[in-house]
Amino acid sequence: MSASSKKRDFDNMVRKMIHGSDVIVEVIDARFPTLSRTRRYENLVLRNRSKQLFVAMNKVDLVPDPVVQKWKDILQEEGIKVIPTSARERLSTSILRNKIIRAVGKDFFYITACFIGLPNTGKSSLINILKGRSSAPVAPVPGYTRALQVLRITTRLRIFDTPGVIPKQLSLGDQVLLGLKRSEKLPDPIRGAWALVHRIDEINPDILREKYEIEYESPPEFLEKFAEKRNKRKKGGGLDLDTAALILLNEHINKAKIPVWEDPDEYLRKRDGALDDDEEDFIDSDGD
Ligand SMILES: Nc1nc2c(ncn2[C@@H]2O[C@H](COP(=O)(O)OP(=O)(O)OP(=O)(O)O)[C@@H](O)[C@H]2O)c(=O)[nH]1
Ligand SMILES: [Mg+2]
Repeated sequence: MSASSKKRDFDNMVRKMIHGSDVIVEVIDARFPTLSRTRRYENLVLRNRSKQLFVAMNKVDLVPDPVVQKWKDILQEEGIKVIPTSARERLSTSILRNKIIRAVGKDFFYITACFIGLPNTGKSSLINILKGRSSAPVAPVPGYTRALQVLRITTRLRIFDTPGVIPKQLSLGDQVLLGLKRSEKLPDPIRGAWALVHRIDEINPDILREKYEIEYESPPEFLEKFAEKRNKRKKGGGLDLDTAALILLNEHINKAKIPVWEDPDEYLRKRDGALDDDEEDFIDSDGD
């Protein structure tokens, strides 16, 4: 099966699951609250008044508390019911379970919930904790859940685990930043690593310099210095950039070792700045 038809199949599966569920939990990555949201699926849920949408902002253990709080406020202000969670540290997982159960009126005995979201956000990990023992396979690699799984959590509640689906076109930079593909599955790791460095620089230009103590002007220069620092060399003595690129990608995608997250203040500045610009336009054209 080709990659695109598999993607279409997964997309159809997620749509069917949303259709058949009372509660939909979208799991996003707390480091990237805007980039990891899948608005197409959110809108599908929100269009249907009989369905409830919760957004689990997972992996909060990787982000400082004040940043998590700011993102929570922003999303709530935008009308999203958000629950910051950490499957790793078992934070707020029982709150999530109670919200799911209470979302459905007492008239309905059985509740069906489905967990959706991009690959690698922690859907299976969260469901495992709700279930109380390991049942949905989890892996430190994206794209691990391949098919639909249904899990009975309590007599009343069953949860569907879905494979992560990428519903939109994303740049290579966003794909590696969000860890949507296994590093060893990227066709060109060096390009992947450059794209990652470039994208992290856009979000926080200090972070790679601080973490790896490397000064650089461009992503290729960063990767060369990274290879030197880790002493990755080919047999002839030249730098082994392929191996260095895989190590860097692996540190971010599989190990989450790079402390990078979207800045909520920056988001607010852009959002409110855009509003101010619109107002100015309006005043200008009014004054004509
Ligand atoms: N730091 C941290 N890592 C987490 C958390 N939740 C999950 N992970 C890790 O993220 C990786 C992916 O977790 P999964 O539960 O397999 O994610 P998934 O959303 O089911 O992924 P797919 O099935 O590929 O769509 C694993 O390495 C988990 O250990 C969390 O709260 N904090
Ligand atoms: Mg999974």
